[in-house]
Amino acid sequence: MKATKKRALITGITGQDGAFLSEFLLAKGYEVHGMIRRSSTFNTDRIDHLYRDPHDPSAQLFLHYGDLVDGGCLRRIMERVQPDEVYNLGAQSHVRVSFEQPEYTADVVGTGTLRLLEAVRDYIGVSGKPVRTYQASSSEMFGTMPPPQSERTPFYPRSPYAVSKVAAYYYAVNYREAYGMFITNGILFNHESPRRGETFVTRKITRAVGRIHCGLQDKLYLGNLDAYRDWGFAGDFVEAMWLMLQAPEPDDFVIATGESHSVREMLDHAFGCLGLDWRAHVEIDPRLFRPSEVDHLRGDASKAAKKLGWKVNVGFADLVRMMVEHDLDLARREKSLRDNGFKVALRGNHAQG
Ligand code: NAP
Ligand code: F7E
Repeated sequence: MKATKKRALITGITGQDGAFLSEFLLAKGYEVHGMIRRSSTFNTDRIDHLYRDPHDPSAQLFLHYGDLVDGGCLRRIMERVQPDEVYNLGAQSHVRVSFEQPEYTADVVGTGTLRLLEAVRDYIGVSGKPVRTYQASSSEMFGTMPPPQSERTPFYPRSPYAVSKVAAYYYAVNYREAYGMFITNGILFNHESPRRGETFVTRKITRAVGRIHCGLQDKLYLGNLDAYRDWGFAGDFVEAMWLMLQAPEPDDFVIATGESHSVREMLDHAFGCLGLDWRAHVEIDPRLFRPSEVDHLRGDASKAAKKLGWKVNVGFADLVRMMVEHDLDLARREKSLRDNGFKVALRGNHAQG
């Protein structure tokens, strides 16, 4: 008998992790469904290379309009897709922006998770299907707690984003305990790639390095250079999400490299890749500081190593080089456009991110 394909539903499929996870699951033979938001311009750049016309019999990736602030649509999508696995990656994920839009962040990140869990619970109730759910929790939940942080470290969130992620984490734990649902929290530390949004610090830096090298930009405005983060590669981290849903029991797992670097060290590495000195280009803009900061995150992922067999493949130096090389190529293409009379917008430096 032919085995039916596993079906996954991903919220936040258009984001950095959604794109890597889609590639990963398609390669494993899954049928992948993603929820996308309606926007006035296309927002599917990161997954366009995976998309086929749904009339094409070889199509394995399907997109559905929806939003975590709309519970009715979440229910309808659950009924239409009938997934085996749900990955909740959708979020207003920018910490600095969450101070500007706290209520919206709480609605999407905290209550949005609750709405999705309700939709999954109701679907399990009517279908009897043992759906497994992954919740994208964050190292930001640890906030001020000193490193190394593990599953046993208490939370001390420092931003509306982090508070909302703590709420979502506990909704997940509560639904697991109250209703016996298979829900796992992946507490992921920062993970980056050439697909990272351009207002997160690593990508903001590597975009600037490429443009400065090509003469398209001279200054890079940043905030706090003294924060330490445990930066891993997003491609490695999505494998951990999948492994968590293949485990015999639902649980909570920290995913991290175990190594931390300051923003200043990130600058040394990234500018150093192209023989540039960041001190000649970086200026501090106080508007980029956060009202309350998270000083030092470094994770202990030994539980995931032991129980899931997960490990890091791409280290910090290789990650930075991968991002710089990608963004140098992008800057060269931008330069060629500009040299041929096209207008090139340098948005990254002006955004409040
Ligand atoms: P990202 O690139 O910012 O992507 C966020 C995704 O969420 C996008 O697809 C976005 O859609 C979608 N989204 C935003 N608001 C939504 C709403 N109201 N309803 C439905 N979808 C919405 O984030 P990421 O880096 O891939 O991270 C994935 C998840 O992991 C997020 O939950 C994030 O908070 C969490 N996380 C990330 C990290 C990290 O270092 N990357 C670490 C720990 C946890 P649009 O494309 O339309 O904006
Ligand atoms: O900031 C400092 C900033 O915005 C890192 C999200 O994916 O990871 C991410 O959150 C550090 C902070 O990431 C600028 O103050 C200095 O200390 O790249 P970031 P984040 O806040 O750690 C966690 C795990 C998530 O869950 C989040 O969704 O860099 N920094 N100058 C700056 N940061 C930004 N963005 N821009 C600056 O100009």
